[in-house]
Amino acid sequence: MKLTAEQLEHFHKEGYIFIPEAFTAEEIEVLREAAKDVFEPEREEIWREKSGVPRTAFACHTYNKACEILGKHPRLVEPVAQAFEEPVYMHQFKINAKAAFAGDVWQWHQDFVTWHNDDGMPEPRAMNIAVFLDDVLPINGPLMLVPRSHESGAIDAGHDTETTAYPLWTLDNDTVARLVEQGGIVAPTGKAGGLLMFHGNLVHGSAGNITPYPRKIVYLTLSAVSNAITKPTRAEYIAHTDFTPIEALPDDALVQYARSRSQEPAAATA
Ligand SMILES: O=C(O)CCC(=O)C(=O)O
Repeated sequence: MKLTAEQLEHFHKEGYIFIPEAFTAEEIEVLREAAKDVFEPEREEIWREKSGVPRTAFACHTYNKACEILGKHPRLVEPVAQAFEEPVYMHQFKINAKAAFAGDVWQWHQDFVTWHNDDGMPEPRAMNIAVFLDDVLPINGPLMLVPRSHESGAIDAGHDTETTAYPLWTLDNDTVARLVEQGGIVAPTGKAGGLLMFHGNLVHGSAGNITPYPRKIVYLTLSAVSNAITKPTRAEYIAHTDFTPIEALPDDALVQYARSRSQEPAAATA
């Protein structure tokens, strides 16, 4: 999928684009089933909130077929390669659960600062492209973005190892207030299937989810191949070191996979 000139212009100016219903209900169903399977077992790649409920499943594209297909999906891979004007590799793949009643906050931050400080990423030539697996509502902890904040470049941040179970380089309140005064805050919401792409220096965060509505979002962090990380300090399942350019699959890959599964004979019960 290629972005239009208007979408690219919006991305460069505002730092993000949101495309509602970019994935169909059939595609989302197979991804939601995958997320259920992924979050079921205890694995080291599944990080939990301080309360114990799952927060993030890293690298499930390495062991779950539907996630693997999503990791090569043209609607995700091509727009990022288009923005960077070169092929991309997978820096990180994760599903953030933001569980009903228990999903915790993500403090205000810029992703590139963590990728640079913790992984040795040279330039902000990587970004997240995300797919809503649940309906994202104004009330269940939507991702909040500060438009145009990417223009400030990488901003000094503090290493927050306390607030949540996941260490992150976060921004102080004065900095966020100044940037919000200039750009405001947007929180793209919509049905499962929405697609959100945002610049590695765009300031963003999300509040806790105290509603009965889970808010799962799957994020691919795709990096320009020329921007491979040089000093990874985090586990390989968080900051990948396979810099192979991703070859996009056909656009109907998820649908074909869903249909092939529905034709499989039911498992014998006797
Ligand atoms: O899923 C969320 O609410 C926030 C995720 C996020 O900010 C990140 O992964 O950098």
